[in-house]
Amino acid sequence: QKISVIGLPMDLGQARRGVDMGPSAIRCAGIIERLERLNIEVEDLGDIMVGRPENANDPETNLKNLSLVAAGNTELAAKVDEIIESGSFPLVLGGDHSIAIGTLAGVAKHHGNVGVIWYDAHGDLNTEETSPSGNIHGMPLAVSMGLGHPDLINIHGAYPKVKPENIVIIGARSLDEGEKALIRDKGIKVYSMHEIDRMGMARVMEECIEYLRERTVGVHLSLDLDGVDPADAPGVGTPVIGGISYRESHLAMEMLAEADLITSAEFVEVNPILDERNKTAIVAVALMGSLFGEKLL
Ligand code: DIR
Ligand code: MN
Ligand code: MN
Ligand code: MN
Repeated sequence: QKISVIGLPMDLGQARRGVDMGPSAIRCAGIIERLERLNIEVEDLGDIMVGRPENANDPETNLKNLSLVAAGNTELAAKVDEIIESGSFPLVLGGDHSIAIGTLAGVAKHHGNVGVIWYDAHGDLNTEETSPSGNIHGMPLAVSMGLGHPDLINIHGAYPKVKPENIVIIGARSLDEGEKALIRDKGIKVYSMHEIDRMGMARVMEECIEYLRERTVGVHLSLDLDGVDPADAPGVGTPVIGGISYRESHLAMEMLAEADLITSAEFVEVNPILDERNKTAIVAVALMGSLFGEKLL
């Protein structure tokens, strides 16, 4: 198996500058070497260029930087499509979580019944109507289900990329009212912090893996570093107390590696400006190591 690493240094899907340096911080934390040490063939495709916000000329919409976010994601979708076409595993580095729109659009072209693990403190299920912030990074999962602005939902194909019943959200602890309604309405599976506390991460992952294995072909892991507790991953724009520990996250990645289920992945929202000595990128790289089969012995 070959892994193709691609960065999208996008910070226009949310309000805190600096998350565009995420791909760089993750490379500095040694992702390429870490994967090579596992005897995996790795190619680094570098970063996609993102336009400057001054040049954004958005129409009347409360979606911030819509045209530039759409442009970056359009390019990412084509790249991810190309990577899978070539038989390689796409590993996408963010950037804010709006980039999942492009990743999933590229993935969906190859896996018509794709599953998604959304590892996040948030649901990212807002639409233009329900969003309290206008930030597109709070919308990518809704967009991927086909709900949202046409300039986003039609990227790389005018069809819904993911079915609601193929989604598992893990680590949720901050949901907006519209997101809660959508989760209930669509029957999206959620393991919130409550379930993780009660069941333990091992059982949560066992159930999640079994659930997705039964109904999907190909599973995408979309890991927002704010899903991890801010004590372990402080370098994120929207930290929420009471999150998944580093140990639990590490276990979750090891269980996914054992299950041999994941066919694409992205790690997003690493913001080195808000970080402590690149701690969050280092955590991200450790989790990627585990996801790709790293073991102690
Ligand atoms: C909030 C924050 N729900 C929003 N979302 C974040 O702006 O829609 N997602 N931070 O990761
Ligand atoms: Mn997110
Ligand atoms: Mn989040
Ligand atoms: Mn380990």
